[in-house]
Amino acid sequence: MDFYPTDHPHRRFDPLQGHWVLVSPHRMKRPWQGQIESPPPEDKPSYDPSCYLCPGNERAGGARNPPYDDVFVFTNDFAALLPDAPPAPEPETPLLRSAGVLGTCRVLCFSPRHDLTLCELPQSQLRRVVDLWAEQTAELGRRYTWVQVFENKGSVMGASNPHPHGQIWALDALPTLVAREDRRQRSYHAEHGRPLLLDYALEELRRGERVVVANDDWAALVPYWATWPFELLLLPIRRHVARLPDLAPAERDALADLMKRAFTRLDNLFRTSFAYSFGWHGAPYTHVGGARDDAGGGVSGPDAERGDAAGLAAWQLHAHVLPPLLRSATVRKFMVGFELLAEAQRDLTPEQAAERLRELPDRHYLERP
Ligand code: H2U
Ligand code: ZN
Repeated sequence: MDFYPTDHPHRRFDPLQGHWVLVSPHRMKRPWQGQIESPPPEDKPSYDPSCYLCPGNERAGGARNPPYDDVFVFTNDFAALLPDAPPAPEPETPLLRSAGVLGTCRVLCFSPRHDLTLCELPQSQLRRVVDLWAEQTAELGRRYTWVQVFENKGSVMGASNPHPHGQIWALDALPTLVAREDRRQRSYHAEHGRPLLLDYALEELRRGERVVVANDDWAALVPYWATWPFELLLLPIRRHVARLPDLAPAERDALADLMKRAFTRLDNLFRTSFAYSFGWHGAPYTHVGGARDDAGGGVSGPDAERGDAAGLAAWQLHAHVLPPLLRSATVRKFMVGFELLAEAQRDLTPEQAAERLRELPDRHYLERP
């Protein structure tokens, strides 16, 4: 019997996380019956007097937003990380370990407009968002080891407000998932002398079947090992880029173009504002004397000099886009049962997901001609 990836169950390896994903494509054999039941677009006002992110409004913490007309950043009023916490006590026993952590959390408003999502913003405003991410990363990287830029979009992903906004959490430890990517990119680079994700991007461009959109500097693709049905990876394709602040002006414009086209396709797929968690990963910063114990998920031993030359050479900047929707605007994939207890699983192959996204138009379904 010959093996066909669209017919036969198999497992795929995620070289960034070092785990396997079960693919069960035979379950997709049943014809596509996903009703396209998109909810009617909400009639959102461009300014909402009750929104805590709109310009001039009062926030839950009591502070008032300035009358901003561009991007706007403030320290999260309910921050999960604090810049001045006491150190945690030394563990009394190896099975009851904790470690102190210092950090900060910020909220980023992408636009004063309450009614537009990231991909509906004009490309010039998206470029402002890219610049803001880069500035914030550079500033916080001077103090913290890891700067996590992300956006939770849509109430199914826990976003608390439709106003276009993202978050940054910065901390003096390397978080667990990032530490795995750090180890795997370093070991690939040590073995092959090239960044793992640059090699991967070039391989995918040669094959084409998982690429959704691309321009001269960037590609958005459904990774070979994707867990979520319409998961995307955004990758610089022209050169090695370690972090957001390293992007040249033309690369930032190209990124704005790529994000607009990729996220518009997600919205067009089920004619709904597509929920996701989306965030950036780049080389960690070096802070000699900072938290470097693996209790916090950090690296130790020869990798302790994070952001050293080896780390910078190995890391390729990238963004993960993790959307939960599966079959329509209201039918989402759940990570439950086997997936919580054993291994992630998907039905639709990444190639099938990429093909469906590729066929969609660049024009947003809500945009008037
Ligand atoms: P999410 O929509 O991804 O939850 O992000 C919104 C953040 O905004 C959330 O972390 C913060 C919440 O703590 N927030 C404020 O800092 N001030 C407020 O007035 C309300 C919400
Ligand atoms: Zn608002």
